[in-house]
Amino acid sequence: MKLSRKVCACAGALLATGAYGQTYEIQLVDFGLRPAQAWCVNGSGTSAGGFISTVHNAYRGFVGAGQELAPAPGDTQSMVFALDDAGRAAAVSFTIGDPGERALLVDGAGSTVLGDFCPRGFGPDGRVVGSRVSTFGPGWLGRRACVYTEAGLTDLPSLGGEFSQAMAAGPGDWVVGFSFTATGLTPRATLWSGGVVRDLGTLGGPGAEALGVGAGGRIVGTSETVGGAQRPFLFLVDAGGNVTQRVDLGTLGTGGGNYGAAYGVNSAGHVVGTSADRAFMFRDGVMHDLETLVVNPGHWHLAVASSINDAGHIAGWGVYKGWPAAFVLTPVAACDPDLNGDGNVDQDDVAYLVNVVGGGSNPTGIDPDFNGDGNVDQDDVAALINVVAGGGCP
Ligand SMILES: [Ca+2]
Ligand SMILES: [Ca+2]
Repeated sequence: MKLSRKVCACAGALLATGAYGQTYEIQLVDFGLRPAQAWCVNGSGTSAGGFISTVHNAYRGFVGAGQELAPAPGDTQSMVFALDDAGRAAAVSFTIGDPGERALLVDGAGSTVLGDFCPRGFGPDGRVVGSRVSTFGPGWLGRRACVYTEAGLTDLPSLGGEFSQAMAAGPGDWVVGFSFTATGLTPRATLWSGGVVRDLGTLGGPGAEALGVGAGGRIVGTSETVGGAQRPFLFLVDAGGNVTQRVDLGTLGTGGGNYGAAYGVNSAGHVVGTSADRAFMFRDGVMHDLETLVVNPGHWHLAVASSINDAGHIAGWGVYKGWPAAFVLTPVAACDPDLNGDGNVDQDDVAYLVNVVGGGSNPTGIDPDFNGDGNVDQDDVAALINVVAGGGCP
């Protein structure tokens, strides 16, 4: 069985910039070599997603590495796309071959069916956004973006077409996703806010999808370009819902046509996604291959980064020892290896630390305990040498 997006579909070191940026430690979300995808990470760094259960021979949603989420009675499969900071998961429950699906809210008290829709994200006020199956003629199935609140499930207006999906929510009442127009043959990135549905435009090509939203009016997604490439984007939108800037985040590929999509953005404006089958992070104007920011990527290939929280945890999936596997990245404490303060990170900094460790003068006032273990000794020099050589901070 291939693990992929269901139709609802539901559907640092010496960095390339020369900056000593944030680096990460990688953690396997361990399902014993069963294929897994982590779709989201909440504020405390817990991931959620889905894996293929060999016990059930079916998709199963998960929260963390331990909690497996059962589908609704009568269904055979489940998957999680959203996890809030309180640890509540919004799961989709479905059966292969059945076009409909059930939304489950799963928390410590158990599992509740919210309605017949595919949940994709939580809003800041606990709303759940997603899409539901609609019918608009004999034998024709579409989808409608929808919002679940305590008052019930409500459709969001489309841009005119019969197919729309809400993919993420917040801050405020913002909901983002995509919608077809009455005449268009491609999806359009869409913002719902203040009771108004807006077409956010594209990077120049005919179609775009908004897939994530964050503070500061940042909306991310994927768009066709004039040249026909599919690129990850960051759109900046003002409080009135008007797009002020559309940024093509670029590509990690060598050709122009490699697929790329941005899935998540945090309050620092760091964007994560996939480009040319590699997970990326876009920060400070540069797209990084996320793998190069991981201290010891070991046997990993990072393919997709799906979510990033404000603390910098990143969830996603890739290939670990030849198997499709989910990961969570945890930020490693940053360090400043420019110990002599001359703006360069090089052998002179090592010489500076060697002198301080040996009892020499310390005009820049650095803490010589570079590895933070409470002792000032040769280990600090070794840790600094590693950073100067391109390794991660201790
Ligand atoms: Ca220096
Ligand atoms: Ca030390």
